[in-house]
Order: sequence, then structure tokens, then C-alpha cells
Amino acid sequence: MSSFQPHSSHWGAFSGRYEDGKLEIRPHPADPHPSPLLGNLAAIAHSPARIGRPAVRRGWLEGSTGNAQNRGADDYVEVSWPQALDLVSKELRRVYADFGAQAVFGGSYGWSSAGRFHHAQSQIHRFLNVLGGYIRSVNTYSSGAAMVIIPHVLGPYDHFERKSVTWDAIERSSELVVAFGGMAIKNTDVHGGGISAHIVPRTLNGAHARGARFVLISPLKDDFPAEVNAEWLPILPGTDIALMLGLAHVLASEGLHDRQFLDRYTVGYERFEDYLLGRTDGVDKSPEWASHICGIGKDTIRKLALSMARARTLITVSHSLQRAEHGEQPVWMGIVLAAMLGQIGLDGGGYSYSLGALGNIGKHQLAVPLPTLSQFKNAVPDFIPVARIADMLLNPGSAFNYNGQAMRYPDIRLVYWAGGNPFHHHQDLNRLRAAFKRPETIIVHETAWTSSARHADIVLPATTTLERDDIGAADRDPLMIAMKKLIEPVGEARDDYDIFSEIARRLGRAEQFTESRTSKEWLAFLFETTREALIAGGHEAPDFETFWERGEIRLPLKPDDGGPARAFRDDPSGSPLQTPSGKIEIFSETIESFGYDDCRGHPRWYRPKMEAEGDASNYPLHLVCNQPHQRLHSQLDYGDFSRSTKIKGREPVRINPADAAERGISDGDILRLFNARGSCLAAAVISEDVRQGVMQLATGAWFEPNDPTAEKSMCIHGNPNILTRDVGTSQLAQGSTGQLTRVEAERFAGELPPVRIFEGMKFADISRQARKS
Ligand SMILES: Nc1nc2c(c(=O)[nH]1)N[C@H]1C(S)=C(S)[C@@H](COP(=O)(O)OP(=O)(O)OC[C@H]3O[C@@H](n4cnc5c(=O)[nH]c(N)nc54)[C@H](O)[C@@H]3O)O[C@H]1N2
Ligand SMILES: Nc1nc2c(c(=O)[nH]1)N[C@H]1C(S)=C(S)[C@@H](COP(=O)(O)OP(=O)(O)OC[C@H]3O[C@@H](n4cnc5c(=O)[nH]c(N)nc54)[C@H](O)[C@@H]3O)O[C@H]1N2
Ligand SMILES: [Mo]
Repeated sequence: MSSFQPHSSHWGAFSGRYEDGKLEIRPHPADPHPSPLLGNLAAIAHSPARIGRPAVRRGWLEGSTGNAQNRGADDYVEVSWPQALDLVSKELRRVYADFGAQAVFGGSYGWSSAGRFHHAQSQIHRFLNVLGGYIRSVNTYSSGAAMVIIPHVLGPYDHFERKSVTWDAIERSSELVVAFGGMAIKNTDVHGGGISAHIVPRTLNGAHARGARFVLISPLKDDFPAEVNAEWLPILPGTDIALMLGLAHVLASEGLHDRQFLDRYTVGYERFEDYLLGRTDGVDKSPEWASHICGIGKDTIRKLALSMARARTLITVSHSLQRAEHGEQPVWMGIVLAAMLGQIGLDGGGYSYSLGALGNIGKHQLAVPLPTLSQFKNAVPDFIPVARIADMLLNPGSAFNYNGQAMRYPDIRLVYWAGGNPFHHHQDLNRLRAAFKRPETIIVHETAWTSSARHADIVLPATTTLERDDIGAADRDPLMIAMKKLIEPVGEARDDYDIFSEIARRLGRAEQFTESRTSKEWLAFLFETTREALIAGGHEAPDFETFWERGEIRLPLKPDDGGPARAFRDDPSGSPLQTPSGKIEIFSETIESFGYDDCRGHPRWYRPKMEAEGDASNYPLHLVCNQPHQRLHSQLDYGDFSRSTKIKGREPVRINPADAAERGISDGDILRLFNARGSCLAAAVISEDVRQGVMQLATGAWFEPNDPTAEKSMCIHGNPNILTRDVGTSQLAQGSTGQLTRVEAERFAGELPPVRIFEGMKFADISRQARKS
């Protein structure tokens, strides 16, 4: 009998054993709250969704004119590895020679898999840099708006996202936690790169047992675990900034704001207060004003403001709030509110951005650096904000604004993707389908026949993490794990590293790309970074062989010192914030100077464009498109746990009983959700946990069009991105606004088309036969 071997994933450390064609998974014994997402892993070994061999889209292979128009609807032809690698090398050589590196898009956003070496993003960026560079993307879908606004007003993003309030401090000192967007336990199941201990449920319970109070501001009741008994304020989506202004109004008009703190640590409060109290625009941002916008009663707002002023209060703002039009505003206004309370830098008080969004945020930082593969330097300076991909492909050469810069979209001829799924992560998929018809060539490395693979010209089958050795380690996770290969490569799948090495060899760049190391040699080499730091810090520092033998080592942590916020509070002139003024910028001269009408010098309420453009009146229901509890994004949607949550094969959509009754909808009905952009099918789950006027459909069901040749096709599986809007948060950050949209819903009357997306690709001759019969 073979033994269990250690491994790691974005949703937990575990050990696995493959025997008799079955993969058995055991969570790490020290994990107090293992993630159910581990239940998706076993399917990797045998699912028909896996890509077996390299494949090329027929129209591209035959070079027929206008063949790009068939992307997403064409047949595929399987080819041998040498054929596929020759095709890729030849095409890369052509595009780099004829159009230069600025015609290659290698932004390739995506989470791929855990593992420090076989990390697809690092691999592809390193590879393209060796070839001469590529157009990259900046920021993330997670946090597009916050990553731009926070540095202007508070200092480096990670100081307040990563290095401020810890779970320990909350358990120890917070009296009141006001969580805008909540802290859904499902979200703490995962952390990019790995998580060996899921501690959030235990910590929240600890704080609750000590007497801390929690207020949940969200359209969904289960954005906090039931055990902590949070007070639920069911807000209307997209209106948190109004509620925050209402709270600030109570503080300012009742003299509860901390004048001393504002004077000493902030700039621009007066100009903001003029707006707050209506001196500039004649509109008093009173609780009454706020209640009409956000749907929370004015007395509730006043009461909350008073309790916030009386207690050690922590304000948290989730990623989700800023993944929406004007997403910069609630992030900024949360900071202003915390500054008015004067508690920034106090233990368990103040402000924390994105606490609870990922499992390791709020844990202690590591005291040593992690192994990291060098990506080299990109020779191309040009970039796009990550969520502007469809704009870029559709409008080469056209102008746009970003963070004070006037920019132009490049003219992309070749798109190369590894480790991400744009047909999962991007908004308005019908528009993305049109955009993906523009480039001459699209190359994708994928583990499975995702919708992105189905829109590529050359599809190269990549191994999953289970099929290779790697080093598992992540930001703020104390375990470094020897990730042992658990199964043989499925079909003819190869490691991304081996694929890139072979192409680099064909292009005469093998030496630069591989530095003459095999994968195993790379692991030992990369391990040295951490080992040297362990030695320098006087810690136990095993050599690579010993680490590999043991299966894991524990890394040292930094003490919880309150981070840059505490240092600033203790000594504002000695440890200033890294903002233009050295202080918290309630008014930002820099942002004001950009002259954007959708993000000005201080936080304010802007009416969403979605409403002005008629989305709200025609499509009365808000749709929250949040992270799925049953998987990580689109990954392993074909896995057992994810599939167990589908109803008649569709993604569940939650709807409030009143909204369901109004539309004659019963539990389990298949619904058609629609708006001006598109439509999808999903299965109704009637639930009181969703605010009236709101539906909730998680992201991640693999996009399956009813008619892949249609300009506008319906997703028969339940992918919400067929409905979301593809617009930036504002000209400042141009972040994704995928969290929220507007829809109408009705019972689906037609014959239910079967969901086939997990059955894999049917190849030309076979599919022709199938069509005839
Ligand atoms: N409407 C809406 N849309 C959203 C969001 C939202 O809230 N609402 N959230 C956004 C957010 S926050 C994010 S981060 C994005 C996530 O978007 P992505 O990160 O693109 O989503 P994943 O499903 O994780 O895609 C990773 C892909 O990499 C593949 N893969 C895994 N391991 C390997 C490997 O070793 N090699 C290769 N070549 N491939 C591999 C997987 O099969 C998978 O298809 O989605 C965004 N989209
Ligand atoms: N299980 C699981 N966990 C994940 C992920 C996953 O795919 N699966 N993805 C990970 C990633 S990449 C990221 S970036 C984080 C994302 O972290 P978040 O963006 O914070 O996560 P979401 O689940 O999209 O949103 C959290 C909640 O915000 C609420 N919300 C939505 N709109 C509004 C609003 O306008 N106002 C208020 N007050 N609340 C609102 C919704 O009810 C939603 O459930 O999650 C991570 N965690
Ligand atoms: Mo994310």
C-alpha cells in the first residue's frame, strides 16, 4: 500500500494517496477548520473535462480567411506535441518579428495553482520576457479600485491590507466590528499560494465569547457566521458610501468626531465636512438622506454611529464593495469614518481593508522571504489596467485615462494565456467573445476544456499541481510544504515549465529560460532563499533534502506590532504615512488635480451610471455576483463538491421569497435571468437570507453558450458574467465592476438544454458523426 504524501492547494494543505484509480485526500491534521473545497480535487485524476492532447482550432490551422470569427464555435484537431510546439514557436517568431513585443498580450491574469515554482503566471511572464517582453496588466480583479486609491490617501496598499489589524488584536481588544460587506467564512477557505490552518471561525468565536459585537452590512445574511450573532443591516447593493456618509454626519453634527486626531493625523477634513453638511452642494448627508439611498432606517444609522463613537471600533471594508461602479468611494470613506472616530492605530480598532476576504489576511507576517522564481525584466513599458482587456482588444489605439495618466490601448496580434480563465473572470462575456475574435492568434495552456480553452487557437494541455513536485508556501502561512507529486500526468499533459522550455529551445532561448536547471534542481535552488534567511535569523535551517524528506517545515513569524498604522499613531512625524502630505488624506490634492468627474478630491456619493442608463428601471432586481462557496472561482467546477451543489445541472441562484412570489417562482425552478447584455439559466433557491430586491448568483459556473455562433448567446449553466457590465470603476482606477448588476428573472418555459461543458471536447470527426445521428 502506498503512503499518504504531503501536498498543498489554495484551499488547504493536505495529504493524498492514489490507489486503484482513486485519489484519497486527508486535510492537514493541524488545520482546525479544513475547507470542503478539498472535495473537488479527486476528479482531477479522471475527469473527461481534462485536456488529453494538444489541440488546434481547425479554422486557424487551415488559415481560412476570417477564421477568427469562428472562435468559440469551431472544431478542434488533435496534434502531436512536436507539431504543436512547432506551430507555437513559428507563430511567436512571426509576431515578434513583424509587430514587436508590444503586439503580444501576456497579461495572463489568473490564480492558477499553489506552488512556488510551477506557478503559471511566473512561468509565462519569465518566458515572454526572455522573448523580448509583452504588454502586461496591472492590479487585480480582486482589488482594482482599492489598489489605486489607497496609496493616494493612506500609503502603500499592503500596509493596511496586510500589515495592520490582526485576528489576535480583534480577539483581544475589539468591542465593535462594523463589517461593510461582511466576512463570509466561505471566503476565508482560500488563500493564494496555500493555507495550512483555517483560523477565522475560531477567532471570531473567541472575540464573540469575550463580548465583542459584530455588525454585518450586506445584502446577504450569511456574510458572517451565524455563531457570532451579528446584527444584520440588509443594505441595498452599491450604496455603502451613502450609509457611511450618514454615519459621519451623526458624528460631525453631534460633536462625536475626534478633532484632535483629525488635526494631528489627517489633511482636508474641513473641505470634506463642507460637503458632508451640505455647505457646498446644499445637500445635507443626514441619516435621513442616507436611508433613502441605502435602505437602512435613519434611527438605525444614528444608533450605530453612537455605538461606534463609544466603543473600541474596527471598520472593515470588503473587496466586494470596490468591485462596483465608483468602488474607490467606500474604500476611501471607510478610512475617513475611522479617522473621525480617531481609532486608527489602536489595538483592535481603526480600519482594515479586506479582512476576511482570504484566509491568511490578519495573520502574523512571516519573518523570512519565500522562494520566488525570477520573471526577469519586461522590456515593454506599456500596460493596461487588468479589467480593460476587452476594451483593449476591441479598440486598439484608442485613448483612456488611468490614475492621472492619459494612455492608449496597444494593437494586440497575439494573446498568450497560462493559469487564468478570462471567460470566468471578465465581465459581459458576449462582449468578451467579440473581443476574442480580434487577435490573429490566441494560445492557451489549460488543464481542462474551460471556456477560455474553447476560445483559443492552440490549446496546450498543462499538468495540475497534483501531477508535479513543488514547494508550497504562502504569504502569512507558517508552513512550508514539500508538495509531492500524487498522480502521473493525465493524458499527455506537460508542466508549463517543460512546455515553455521546449518552445524556448526552438527559439534559441533555452539557456536564458531554464538556466540549465531541471524542475527538481529549481526547487532546491529556490529553497535556498528561505534557507539563507533562516540561517541569518538564527533559526533552524534544514537543507533541501531534509525538508523534502520531512514533508514540511515551520517558518518563523514577525511579532504583532500594529504595523505602520501603530507606528504612525505613536509618532506621526517620525513615521509619517507614505502619502504626499505624510498624513491620512481626507482631501487629496493629487486626485483632485486629475480632474476626473467620477472620482474627485474627497469621497462622495455618485449616482451609479447603471441607473442613469436605464438598467435600474428595466431590470429591477440587483444581482450580487460574489465568490462561490463550493469552489475557487471556476477551478474544478467539475469536481464532486461543486457539482453536488448544482440543481438540474445548473448553478443555484438565491432569491427572496417576496420577489419569488411576485414572479410565480418556486424553489428549484429553472429561471432565466436577463438584462440588456445577455441572459443565463440558473436554479431558484428561495431564501430569507437575501434582502428583498436582491438575487445572488455566485461566479464560477463554466460558461456554456446555448448557441456558440450567435452574437448574443444565453449561458445555459449559470455564469453571471454574461450579465455583468464591462466598465471601469472610474477613470482613476479602471477596476473591475463585476460584483453587481441589474437583472429581471422569470421561470424558464422552454425545453431545458443539457449542460455538456464537463464532458470535454468532441473532436471533429467524432462530433460530425454525433451530429448526423
Ligand atoms: N462577476 C464577477 N466576476 C469576477 C469576480 C466577481 O466578484 N464577480 N471576482 C473576480 C476575482 S476577485 C478574481 S481573482 C477572478 C478570478 O479569475 P481567475 O483567476 O482567472 O479564475 P480561476 O478559475 O482561478 O482560473 C484559473 C485557471 O487556471 C487553470 N490552472 C490551474 N492550475 C494551472 C496550471 O498549473 N497551469 C495552467 N496553465 N493552468 C492552470 C485552471 O484550470 C483555471 O482555469 O475572477 C473575477 N471575476
Ligand atoms: N470559497 C471561495 N473563497 C474565495 C474565493 C472563491 O472563489 N471561493 N475567491 C477569493 C478571491 S480571489 C477574492 S479577491 C476574495 C473576494 O472577497 P470579496 O470580494 O469580499 O468576496 P465576495 O464573496 O465576492 O463578496 C463578499 C460579500 O460582499 C457582499 N456585497 C456585495 N455587494 C455589496 C455591497 O454593495 N455592499 C455591501 N455591504 N456588501 C456587498 C456580498 O453579499 C458578498 O457575499 O474572496 C476569496 N475567497
Ligand atoms: Mo480575487
